[in-house]
Amino acid sequence: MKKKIADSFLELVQGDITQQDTDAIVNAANTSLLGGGGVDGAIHRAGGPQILEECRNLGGCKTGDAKITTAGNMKAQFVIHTVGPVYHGGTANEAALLASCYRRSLEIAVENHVKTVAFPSISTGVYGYPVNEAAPIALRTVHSFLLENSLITLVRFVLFDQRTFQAYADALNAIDG
Ligand code: AR6
Repeated sequence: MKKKIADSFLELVQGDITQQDTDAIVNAANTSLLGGGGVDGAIHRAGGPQILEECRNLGGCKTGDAKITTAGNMKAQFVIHTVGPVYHGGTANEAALLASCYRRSLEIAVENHVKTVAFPSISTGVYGYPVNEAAPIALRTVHSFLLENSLITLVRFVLFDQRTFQAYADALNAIDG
């Protein structure tokens, strides 16, 4: 599923983010940036120990912010590590923090001349964010960024399972028709 937004594309695929050939892939990390399970574990396994070496020098990352490393053995050139909010029911500023993850990741992409970016579904695994709430926030944030910035040519959401893919497909259809 692919949608043209100004001069860029927003695309949804079901798959594994570690296999993407975009300039950068985004990692759903934690504040330590020192690895974990889920997509974070998969990225460190696929990229090799170099990523963790670089992460050790970054001093962690705040929730809602993002930091960049190279991508080791993966096809992508960079990994942008962002830290999503843990879901506490929706009243702990989770929506703003989740939107900030996508915005900050794209700002850092632009600063590093990255033109194509792949995102996973941040916070909807271990961090418990309901995917039906997270998907519209993710897509609306990326959509507004692409309307205002022409340097990014492609944002691809790489959704791991069918249920997550469907939630994003429904949310994308609801954006502008
Ligand atoms: N490619 C794409 N998506 C994936 C992959 C993959 N290879 N593997 C899992 N997913 P999660 P969070 C999906 O838990 O909720 C880590 O321990 C997964 O199915 O990876 O932000 C960190 O260190 C789900 O849809 O991230 C943090 O401690 C989505 O990625 C914590 O988990 C996000 O699930 C972050 O939790």
